[in-house]
Amino acid sequence: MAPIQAARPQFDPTLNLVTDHGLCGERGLVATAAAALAGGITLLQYRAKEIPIRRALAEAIELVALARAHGVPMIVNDRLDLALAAEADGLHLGASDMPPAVARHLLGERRILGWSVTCAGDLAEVDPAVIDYVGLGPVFATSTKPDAAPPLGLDGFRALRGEIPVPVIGIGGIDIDRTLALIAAGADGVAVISAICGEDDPERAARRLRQTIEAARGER
Ligand code: 3NM
Repeated sequence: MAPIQAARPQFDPTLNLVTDHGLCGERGLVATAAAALAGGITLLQYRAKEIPIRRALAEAIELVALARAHGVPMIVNDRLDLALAAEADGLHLGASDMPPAVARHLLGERRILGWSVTCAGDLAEVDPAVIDYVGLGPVFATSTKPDAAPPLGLDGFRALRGEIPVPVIGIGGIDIDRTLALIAAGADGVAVISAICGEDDPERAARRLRQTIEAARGER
């Protein structure tokens, strides 16, 4: 008899804001995330690599409450302890983090687990029984993540996307002008930092990105 699979949380991969303290500047990260939620992001990822745990925990708890008020999942980048302590909706990991099966065991079945794929070598760990979505990139060159892998380009993105049996969110150097091509190349959604955090009006930026993605889907 096949093992009974617990139902995984449903989520909308359309527009994922990944946070960056530096790029949010004086407006602040929480206010930027609030504006982006008002503008229509569908996933929020709290990325706080160098932030001390107590500050990160306070921010993460605030973000979980804000995101929940919009019906949007809040996912923590890298830090499983933080995701659990803040009662976040999920965790996003990559090849330098713990194996996804171990993270899934610790997270339980009800939280979302995202996995970064930067090249064909990362595909081996994409098990749809364990991972809910893949962040695939960088698609284009990005100055936001200095240690990012070489850009895949749209052709590289399309080729790897075809090998991935879960929803795929493109990341890396994505702005409104590049969104159409990325959706045409098979992305289920896009993830951005600077195209929202680096804008003067993050709510408007999020709204325009969401509208553009939805229009691009109509043309696919
Ligand atoms: N991860 P921007 S690229 C956080 O390829 C991150 O896995 C990437 O920032 C990956 O939208 C990236 O400003 C930075 O280019 C994305």
